[in-house]
Amino acid sequence: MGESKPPSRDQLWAWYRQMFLIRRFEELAAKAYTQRKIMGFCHLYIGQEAVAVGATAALNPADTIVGAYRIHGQILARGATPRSCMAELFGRQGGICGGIGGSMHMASKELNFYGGYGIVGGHVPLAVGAAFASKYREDGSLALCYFGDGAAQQGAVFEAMALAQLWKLPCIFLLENNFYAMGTSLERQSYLTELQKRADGVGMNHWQMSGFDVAEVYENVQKAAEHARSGQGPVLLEAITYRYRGHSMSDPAKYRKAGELEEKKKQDCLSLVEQRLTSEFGASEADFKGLHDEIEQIVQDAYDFADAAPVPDPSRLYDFNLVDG
Ligand SMILES: Cc1ncc(C[n+]2csc(CCOP(=O)(O)OP(=O)(O)O)c2C)c(N)n1
Ligand SMILES: [Mg+2]
Repeated sequence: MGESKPPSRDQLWAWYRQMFLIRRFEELAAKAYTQRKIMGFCHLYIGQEAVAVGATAALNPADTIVGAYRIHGQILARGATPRSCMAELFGRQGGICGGIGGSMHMASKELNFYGGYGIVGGHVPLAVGAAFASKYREDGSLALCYFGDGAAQQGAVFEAMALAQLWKLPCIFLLENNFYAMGTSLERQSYLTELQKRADGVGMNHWQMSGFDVAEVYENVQKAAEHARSGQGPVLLEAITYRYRGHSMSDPAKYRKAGELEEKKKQDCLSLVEQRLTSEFGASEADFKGLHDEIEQIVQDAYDFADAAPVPDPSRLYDFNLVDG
């Protein structure tokens, strides 16, 4: 594996822009939720932005990405438009799944992004299926699967990893360890808290990285991708991360230890890149303000678009049923 170069100014700005877009998109979604523009479940990605942005940047468009339900940031990082994502949240036409899926269901064939699974851990075997397809077709693509620390406790995940390793499938298991599964902290759900070591049980390569540092995520996913594509088999990559908000919009997150959130925010992914852009590349306050203003307009436009869009035609209600009638 070659030594990776430090990111350029343009690369850092592009990542910062995407992470800031996701942050503001999610904050506006939270507001829309309190305004009852968005109903039902809504799981925000705030705090974890560097994982999706760094990981996606290290992949090719032909690679498959599979996600669970904390998915808005992951599909935005893949290039979905803020309009299509916000309209999906609002349950409107123009949504990325026609407004029929909602927060937990955002998928796009064009983006090779198959997401939106509410069954914790249930999506991981599907990613292994996609990785099998990559190997079968010999097209050089791979599959990356995001899943959480809670999902890591599911039997299906272990089985999926075992098969992927046995068949040396081109798959990256990207475990986003944010230390909570709903209100249950990691040490209350798992004896083993260094979750990457789960891969030892199937003989799979594994390592850990900071999920706060977008450049570190990029570099590590690149290494994992190189490994997976070369036929050496899958990798379990554990990203240490944290979600700032509750599990979903209905969770006030009272289970955190006092001061924990403030401590984690010291490694905020946006602040880290701001510091780097400033110290290494002389970025000014005006530079940041210009970008922030631009993103503000983009997310407000997404909100306005979603708010003005019609609800899906009721005649489509049964379109996606397995059984007619
Ligand atoms: C099979 C199954 N069990 C339980 C639930 C309820 N549930 C929804 S999300 C969640 C926590 C999952 O946590 P994690 O995998 O760490 O993901 P995070 O929410 O932190 O992104 C649970 C237990 C579910 N949806 N599916
Ligand atoms: Mg979790």
